[in-house]
Amino acid sequence: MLRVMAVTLPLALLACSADNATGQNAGATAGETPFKTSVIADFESPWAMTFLPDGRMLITEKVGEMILFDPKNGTKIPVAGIPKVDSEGQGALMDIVPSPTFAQDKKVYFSFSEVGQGDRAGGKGVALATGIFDQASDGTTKLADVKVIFRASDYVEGNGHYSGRIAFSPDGKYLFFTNGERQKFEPAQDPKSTLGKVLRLNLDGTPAAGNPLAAKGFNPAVWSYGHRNLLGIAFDKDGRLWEQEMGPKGGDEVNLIKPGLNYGYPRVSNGDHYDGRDIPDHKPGDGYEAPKVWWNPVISPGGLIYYSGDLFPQWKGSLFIGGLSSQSLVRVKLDGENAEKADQWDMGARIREVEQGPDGALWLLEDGGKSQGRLLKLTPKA
Ligand SMILES: [Ca+2]
Ligand SMILES: [Ca+2]
Repeated sequence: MLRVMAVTLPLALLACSADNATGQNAGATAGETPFKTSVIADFESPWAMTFLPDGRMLITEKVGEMILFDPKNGTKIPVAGIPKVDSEGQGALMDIVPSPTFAQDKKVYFSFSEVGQGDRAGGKGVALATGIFDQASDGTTKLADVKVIFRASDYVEGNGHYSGRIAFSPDGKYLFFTNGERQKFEPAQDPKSTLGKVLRLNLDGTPAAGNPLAAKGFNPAVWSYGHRNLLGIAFDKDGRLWEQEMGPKGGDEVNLIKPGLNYGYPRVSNGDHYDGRDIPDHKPGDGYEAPKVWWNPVISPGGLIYYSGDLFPQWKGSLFIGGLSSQSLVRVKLDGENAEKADQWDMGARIREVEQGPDGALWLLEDGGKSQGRLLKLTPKA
């Protein structure tokens, strides 16, 4: 049975290393966390979560399992029907998001990394799939009618930078899907490749009509390009699309995604390659879209949400980011098209995923491996 317990997490402050070279403050917050942290459950190596309309949650595990979790009573039910996942390296069963039409058709969208078959043999890549959430009267649960509706191109060797995040446009007509550059650098600038791109697809996985670069010979799915490892996308209340990505050393970013723009990687970045090679910084007029916010030292951004809840009214309209290497929860304040660092709270664990609950609570998933993989719920202090 579930035990909900309040825990005191380390209140140690992150070093407030103002980085004047980049003109951006690290934005660390002095004092203890302004929220209460409750441990709700413990998973192995969770990757993503989402709330269903009835308040239950679907949670993905890196190794390739999906779990139906009920936060009211702590029940965990395995979801059958998940395709074979290749979880080596950064591979995983990745994102899970209900369809905009879930209330009618129980459809979910999910992403995962896989070993290529047929003409993709010899490579690996990220796939996007749908399934119908189906719970029998005895409680057993599966995804029925699972279909892969999109695969990245090309599949390549290696186990890194799959990305694989999913978001729906506010009108529910389009699906935005992120494809990382697979640690291969140049594909992010290759017009024919979907790697290092934000993609805009129809709900059936085909490229959306009117994508901004199709007429210029790009892969017809491409919405924006020049990205590295895109581990979060979210729409704000005005329909702007925000994206975060793990940049190179000293170059983690939050970007405002606009159609057809080139965000620069690997030609320009405010960070530099991990092997020490320089990458020219963003400069006005260089033809590349600069990030709205960047971090040096890096935070290693995992999940991203746009917060629209009422439980933390002072944070309404902010982005929340899970920090992996920074073991933190990061808040970015938005003002129209502008963004600035606001808070960075030490969570004492690698934070892989952030979600907003039905009542506006903030929910976090710790990463597995070096961290415990717990599900945390943040609520205001009394
Ligand atoms: Ca999520
Ligand atoms: Ca640079």
